[in-house]
Formats: sequence, structure tokens, C-alpha cells
Amino acid sequence: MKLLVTGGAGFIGSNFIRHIRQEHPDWEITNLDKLTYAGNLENLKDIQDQPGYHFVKGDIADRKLVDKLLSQGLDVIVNFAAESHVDRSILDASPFIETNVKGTQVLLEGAKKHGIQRFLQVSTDEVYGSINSGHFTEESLLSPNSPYSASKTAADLLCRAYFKTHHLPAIVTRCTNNLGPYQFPEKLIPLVITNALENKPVPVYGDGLNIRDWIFVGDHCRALDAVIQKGQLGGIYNIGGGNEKTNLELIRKLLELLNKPQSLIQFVTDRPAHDRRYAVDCTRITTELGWKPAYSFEKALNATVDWYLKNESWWRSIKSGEYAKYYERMYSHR
Ligand code: NAD
Ligand code: TDX
Repeated sequence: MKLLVTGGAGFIGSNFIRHIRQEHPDWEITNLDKLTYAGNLENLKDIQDQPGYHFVKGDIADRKLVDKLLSQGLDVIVNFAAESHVDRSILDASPFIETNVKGTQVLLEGAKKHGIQRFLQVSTDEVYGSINSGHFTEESLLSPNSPYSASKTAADLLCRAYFKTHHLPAIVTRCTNNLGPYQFPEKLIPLVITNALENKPVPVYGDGLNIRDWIFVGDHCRALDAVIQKGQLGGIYNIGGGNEKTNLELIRKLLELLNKPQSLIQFVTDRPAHDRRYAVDCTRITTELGWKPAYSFEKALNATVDWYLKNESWWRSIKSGEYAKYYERMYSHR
């Protein structure tokens, strides 16, 4: 099998490539990544020279490049490439439209032209919006509240439209919040861990009672692997960890694990349109594909903390670069 993985130098994409190398060493992978601030080839250092793995620096919205890559005879596209941070989409939504919407459409068009066998769109539970009680199923109304989630929703709907109109073999997955190695330290968990290790304040938006469902990144990758092999074309699969936590609960636990004082917690102005709770019903993927998460929340949290403790140079080099300017801008008004 020959895969085009887009956004493979980011958090989930790099974990996915590592998973595929281990589970299917005979599968060939071409990783197309623009290397934005979130893309980091350090994430794939152990894999970069392996036979059957190729890296191409480029934009998924570049029609010519995508056409050239797909003309080499690839079987499957797994689209991770995206602008992925909600706060950045509030500061400037333009790159989200360019990559998440236009980029996905360029990939879909290329897949159509070259007769790709499977197009996997890696989407998010955020497309459903917020839910106070119960769980979203794959049939729930799409109700995105941030420019990020609106752009991801547009991409999901383009996949649906290409399936309906052109019989393009697209499948959409909608996963909850991931945790694990190589997550960029603008996201809550690595931000808390790395700030705490530097004895810096840990910003909590609003009252800290927003709820997220957490899943270990390796479990997400296993789910995507199952969907590639057995998923129904035109289908949608929710993926979740079944670990709902308030942000405050999670942050308190992290500070405890790190032996850092709870006084590092600093309540700051809330994120605009901050979704209160995400929760998805995973009955479909568990019954149809036999997938379920292997990591408990405790195991996932311990593995993640451990990774950041052992890989200080990885996050320190990120935090001292361009990211430092963003962080200053982000928090100057909070
Ligand atoms: P990330 O920000 O860590 O990585 C995104 C990657 O995409 C980076 O390597 C970046 O360089 C690349 N990229 C960005 N624009 C590109 C473009 N135009 N062309 C080619 N490459 C480009 O993101 P992540 O957290 O790994 O998320 C991966 C995917 O999974 C995203 O589509 C996201 O919406 C989805 N998702 C993430 C989570 C989560 O908790 N992180 C949960 C559900 C779904
Ligand atoms: O400093 C912070 N303080 C804080 O209280 C940050 C960065 C976040 N938060 C809150 C906001 C959210 O309620 O923590 C929660 C998690 O925030 P993020 O890590 O930014 O994730 P979220 O907004 O939930 O979106 C994530 O999950 C779904 C990913 O970033 C998306 O790419 C994915 O689609």
C-alpha cells in the first residue's frame, strides 16, 4: 500500500507515521508537509532515513505539486494537514481557510483525477460545537463555533460532497482532544507541563470548568489504521477516549504529577465562544471496526508527562523560537 500522509511533521501525523512504520513496515509513506510553525522534522528523526519513507516539503493547496505527487501512483491519502489551534484562528482566520478548506479541496480534486482508493479526512469533534449533556453521534447537527472548527466543518462537508457527487471514496473521522508525545506547546497539556517546569504561571481560561474528552494519540492512530483498512466509504467515525475532565481537574492533576505548586494556576480572560463541553458517542467505530482505546487516562497522562520530562531540548527549542512572539501577543491582552 502506498500512502500520502499530509501534515505528517505535526503532532498526530508524526505519531501516525511512526505507528504505520511499526505495524505495516511494507507500506510506503510520502509525507507532504509545509513545515509551518507547527511542523517539525525533529518529530521524525528516527524515521527520516528509512527505506519506504519520503518527505516532501510543500503545501496541500498547491495544485501542481499535489498533481505531481499523486501521478506517482498512490493508493491512500490521509489528510492531517491543517491549521489546528483555536486561539490562532481567533487572531487570524485566513490561513485556516487556505489550508483547511482550500487545501482539502485541492487534495480531493487530485484524488478524483488520479483514482485514489481511499481518502481519509482527519477531522475533529469540534465540528459538532458544544454539548451540555449526552454525546454527539455521527448524525448530530454540525454547529462549529470558532473559525478553526468552521473551517474543519467545511472540509468535512467537501468530503461528503465529493463522495455524493463523484463517488470519491472519502471517509471522515472526528476525534476528541489528543494527548501524547510531540504535541506543540501551545495546546493545553504541553503548555501546562512546560510552563510548570519553568515555574511560569499556567493560564486557565474563564472558570476552568470547560470539559474535554481526552484520548492518547496512539489510540487515535490505531483507530485511523482500522478505518483505512475496514472503514465504510462515505462513512463518518467518531473517535473518543471516554475520559471527560474539566480543564481545572486536569491542570491540578498535572501540577501534582510534576510536584509543582497549585499556586501556579492563573485565571485569565476566557476564550471567545469557548465551547463548554465536547463528548462523542463511539458506538459505531467500536461495533463496526472492533476498535477501543487501550490507554487509561492515568496511563496516557503519565506517559505524556514522562515524555516531556525526557525531551526537554525538544520543547525548549520550540519555546525559545517564533513561538515566543505568539505567546507574548496571545497573553498581552489577557
Ligand atoms: P499540528 O498543528 O500539530 O500539525 C499540523 C501539521 O500540518 C504541521 O506539521 C504543519 O506543518 C502541517 N501543515 C499546515 N498547513 C499545511 C499545508 N497548507 N500544507 C501541508 N502541511 C501543512 O496538528 P495536530 O494536532 O497534529 O492535528 C492534526 C490533524 O488532526 C488536524 O487536521 C486537526 O484538525 C486534527 N485533530 C486534532 C486533534 C488534537 O487534539 N490535536 C483532535 C482531533 C482532530
Ligand atoms: O492556555 C490555555 N488555557 C486553557 O484554559 C489553553 C491553550 C487552553 N485552555 C483551555 C481551552 C480548552 O477548553 O483548555 C482546553 C483545551 O484547549 P486546547 O488545547 O487549545 O484544545 P481545544 O481548543 O479543545 O482544541 C483541541 O482539540 C480538538 C485541538 O487544538 C484541536 O486541533 C482539535 O480539533
